[in-house]
Amino acid sequence: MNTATKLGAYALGLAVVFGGAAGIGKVAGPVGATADTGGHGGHGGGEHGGGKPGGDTGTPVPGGLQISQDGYTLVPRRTTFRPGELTDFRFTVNGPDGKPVTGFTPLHGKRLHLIIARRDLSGFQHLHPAEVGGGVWAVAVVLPKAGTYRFFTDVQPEGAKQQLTLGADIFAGGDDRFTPLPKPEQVAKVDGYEVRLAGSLAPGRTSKLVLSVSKDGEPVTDLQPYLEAYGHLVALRNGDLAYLHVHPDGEPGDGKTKAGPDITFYAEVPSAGAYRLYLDFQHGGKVRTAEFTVHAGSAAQVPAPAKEPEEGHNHTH
Ligand SMILES: [Cu+2]
Repeated sequence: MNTATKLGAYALGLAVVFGGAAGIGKVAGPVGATADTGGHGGHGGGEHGGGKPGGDTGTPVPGGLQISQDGYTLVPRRTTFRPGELTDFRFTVNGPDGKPVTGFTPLHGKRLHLIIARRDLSGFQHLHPAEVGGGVWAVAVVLPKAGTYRFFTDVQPEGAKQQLTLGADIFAGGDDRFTPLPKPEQVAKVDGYEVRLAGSLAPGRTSKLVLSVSKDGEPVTDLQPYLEAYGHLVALRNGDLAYLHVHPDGEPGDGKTKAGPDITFYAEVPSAGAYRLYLDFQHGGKVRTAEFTVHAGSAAQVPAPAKEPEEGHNHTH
């Protein structure tokens, strides 16, 4: 009933991954704490590595902004594409020893997830490359339009402290006119499906988002699990493509999570601003992506999740 209470109650058990670094205050030195040279030498280093969980020194860096983190580096074999051409894209994730990592802990049934978005947040793709030996990953990719793209890998190398989202820029030459970010809309249409978004994003707080899938005006109640969930939500921040991978509340087969039409997510975004949300869901044996623009920090943009329709209940507790 009371949304605020509910959010509070859920906030503890959250599995929201903002680059997997939540609560670990590292790397992100406060911008104000400058003085690179001279003066107080020797700080910095001590702050790294320790990574006190829950430490509140500095803001954790969102995922996807770094090509290298904790000694692990995303190494693309190519950084240029020709737009519209099917291209064999190969890459490695190199470990602290400089060699390609071969041991990965699966995340949602896959050892590596590759997410692609054009820098203007268009052209989203979620792919699963195959390991072709020696830690080399390969996947056939088409970058449909010219422009700069961000390639993200979601991985948990064996031995790494945490899940990592490493990101690199990849370039497709030619006419790179950008696509303006679409306006916020409650409803996204994809391939005959309609997905309705309820909820809003509040910076620095856990927010509930409910995505409801329908087809031909009928609620879809037989969503199929895709990578161990009824939906996967990626959020990218407009401006720098900070990466947020959110998972739904409940899992297929847990005895309480329904196969639609509603998929509920709990997400926390680190700042106000515009985000593009990409929902992957599976129905009829096919995975589709519904996309939304959401402004965090202005609740007026998207209505709150449906509670009681009547406005008359002003109970005090
Ligand atoms: Cu994936």
